[in-house]
Formats: sequence, C-alpha cells, structure tokens
Amino acid sequence: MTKSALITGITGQDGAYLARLLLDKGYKVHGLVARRSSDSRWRLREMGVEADIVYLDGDMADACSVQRAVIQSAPDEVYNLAAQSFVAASWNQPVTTGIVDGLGVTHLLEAIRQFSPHTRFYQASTSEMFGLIQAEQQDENTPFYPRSPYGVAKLYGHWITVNYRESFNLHASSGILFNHESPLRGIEFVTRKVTDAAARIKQGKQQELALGNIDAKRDWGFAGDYVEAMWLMLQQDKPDDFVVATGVTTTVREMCRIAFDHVGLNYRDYVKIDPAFFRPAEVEVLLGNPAKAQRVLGWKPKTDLDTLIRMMMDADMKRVAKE
Ligand code: NAP
Ligand code: F7E
Repeated sequence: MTKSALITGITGQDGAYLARLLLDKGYKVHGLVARRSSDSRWRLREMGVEADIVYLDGDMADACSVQRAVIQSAPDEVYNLAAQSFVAASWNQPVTTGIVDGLGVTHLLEAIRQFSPHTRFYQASTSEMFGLIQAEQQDENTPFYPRSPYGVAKLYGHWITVNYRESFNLHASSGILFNHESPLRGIEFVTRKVTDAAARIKQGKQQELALGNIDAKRDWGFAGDYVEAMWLMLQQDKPDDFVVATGVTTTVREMCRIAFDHVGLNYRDYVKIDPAFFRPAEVEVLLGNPAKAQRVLGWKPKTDLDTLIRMMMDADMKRVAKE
C-alpha cells in the first residue's frame, strides 16, 4: 500500500531532499506551504519534484491550518521541518521564532494526538540546543545549554516531542542534527555565503567577502545524507532521539580555505572581518558523536567536508556564470 507522508518546511533545503527521497521510495508526499508573496518552490524545481507533491496551505503558527493538513493528508509519517531556522535572525524575531519553532510543534503533535495517533512523527531538533557545550563531543546524553532564541525555541520543540511520546505513547522521534549543507542551502548561512562569494570573486562580480567569527567551529555534513537518517528513525519499532553528525569539526576559516582553493584563490586576499556579522552570544564549537545513529539505525555520513564544499562550489560557479 502506498504510504502517505506530510512534510512541513518542504520548500526548505531539507524539505527538498526529503521529498525526493520519499518520492523515490514510492510515498505520496504532501507539503505544508505557508503563503508567500514570492516564489518559494525553487528548490523543489531544482530537485525535479515540484509537480509530484500535493501542496497544503498552512502556517505552523496557525493551529487550524496545521490540524487541517494532518486530516487531509492522513499521513503515515509526518516530518516537521518547518522553522525560522536562521540563528542570527532569531535575536531580531525572538517571538516569531518561539511561536513557529517552539509552539508550532505542539500544534502538530496535538493534531496527531487527536486525529491520527498512529502517525509516526519526526521533529527537526538541532545541535544548537547544545550551545555552550557541556561535553567535548556531544551525544544524546549531553546536557543542553542553548545560546540563542532559536536554540531556546528548538529546545521547547524537542522536549514537547519527548513529552508527547511519553504522555500519549506517540511514535515521536527527535533528530538532533548537526549543521548540514548542500547547493540548496540558503545564501545567508556561512557555507553558501562563502561558496557564492568565492564564485562571484572568481568571475569578477564581487571584490571581497565580509564575515563574522571565522574561528567558530562546526560539524558540517551533507543534507542529502542527513534526510536518510530522518527516514530511518521513523522505520524503527521504537521512537527515540538520535544525534546525526560526522564526528569531525572544522573552523569557518578552514572552510573558506577549501572553497577559495577550489577555484584557485587564496581566501586571505578577500575575506574581511565585519563586526556586524558577530552574534550577541556565539556557539563557538560543535562536535557530534553519531555512534548511536550508526549502531541503531545503521546510518553513517557518506560525504566529507571537502567533497561537500567542492559540490557547492561547482554549483555556484555554474549559477553565477549564467547570471
Ligand atoms: P530552511 O531551508 O530554512 O527551511 C525552513 C522551512 O520552513 C521552509 O520551507 C520555510 O518556508 C518553512 N517555514 C518557515 N516558517 C514557517 C511557518 N511559519 N509555517 C510553515 N512553514 C514555515 O531550513 P533547513 O535547513 O531545511 O532545516 C530544516 C529543519 O531542520 C528546520 O527546522 C531547522 O531548524 C532544522 N535544522 C537544520 C539544520 C541544518 O543545518 N540545516 C540542522 C539542525 C536542524 P519558506 O520557504 O516559505 O520560507
Ligand atoms: O553559522 C559563523 C557563525 O549561520 C555557522 C542552522 O541551519 O545550523 C545552522 O546554524 C557559524 C556561526 O549556521 C558568518 O557565527 C561567521 O558560528 O551557517 P551558520 P548556524 O548558526 O550554525 C544549526 C545546526 C541549525 O539548526 C540552524 O538552523 O559561522 N559565521 N561569519 C557566520 N555565519 C553567517 N551566517 N554569516 C557570516 O557572515
């Protein structure tokens, strides 16, 4: 029998990769899409899936629309990827971030509890919940210490998922995913900002690149690998929480070197430090331990940082050349 899935945040980076994965597995894929005044489906077109999705109008802040989407899609699996996901913006829109990334999760869990309790639920939790890290390498047992309104809102989303699992016996799992990137990453995130700028500088369309704290370290993986882990979590007999990471951490500075090197440039000649891109509170370093995901889900990252950045550079070089 064809399985039905509902993806919130389907127009985002992970939504596009997950939609492709589920369609390839034969699912009927529904996407909750918030009304926007400009086109938000470009990633779905890039993935070649735009015409294969059933679109449902709704917003995570609007409980009625979330409830209607659950009833209309009659999902076997719900993947809650919708969020205001840019950490830096969360200090400027702390309340919206709290409603969408935090309370919005309750809207969805409550709709599942009332109308579709057999549905399996995935929550997009984040390494930002570790924030000011309490262990050198973070795993499912590491205490949380979020450092931004985004991290705080996501922590609420995480705990309400655990709570609904324990209170109502829902099959609700939480993936604590470390940073994952791709050519479909939003341009405001540092990896895409760097690969886009390196491509422009190489092609004479930009002179320099202004960045913030380039000594920050992140555990970066490939979004295409990470959506497989999401799917695997919902195929388990028992719901649970899993860290998804590569187990390698790298500075933003080194990531710049890899990107600029790839097009034969030295990043030191172009990168300028601009205090405007520093954050009110920084997450200096993140490093995940994916051992449980490997042991229980049989999941391992397939793409290293060098390969990932080269993939992003190649895509940006082509895109910038066409502009
Ligand atoms: P993204 O590219 O920013 O996509 C976010 C999605 O949420 C978009 O489809 C966006 O719609 C939608 N959205 C925003 N506000 C909404 C609202 N009020 N109602 C309904 N939809 C709304 O994020 P991503 O990188 O794919 O990440 C997917 C999820 O994983 C997010 O929850 C993120 O916080 C979490 N996460 C990401 C990472 C990472 O490194 N990428 C790591 C850990 C966790 P529009 O296109 O219309 O804006
Ligand atoms: O920043 C530093 C910045 O914005 C990474 C989201 O997907 O991953 C993402 O959050 C680091 C930070 O991602 C610039 O200060 C320096 O230390 O690419 P980012 P993020 O904040 O780690 C987590 C796991 C999520 O859940 C989030 O949704 O890079 N940095 N200079 C800069 N960052 C940006 N954006 N721009 C700069 O100019």
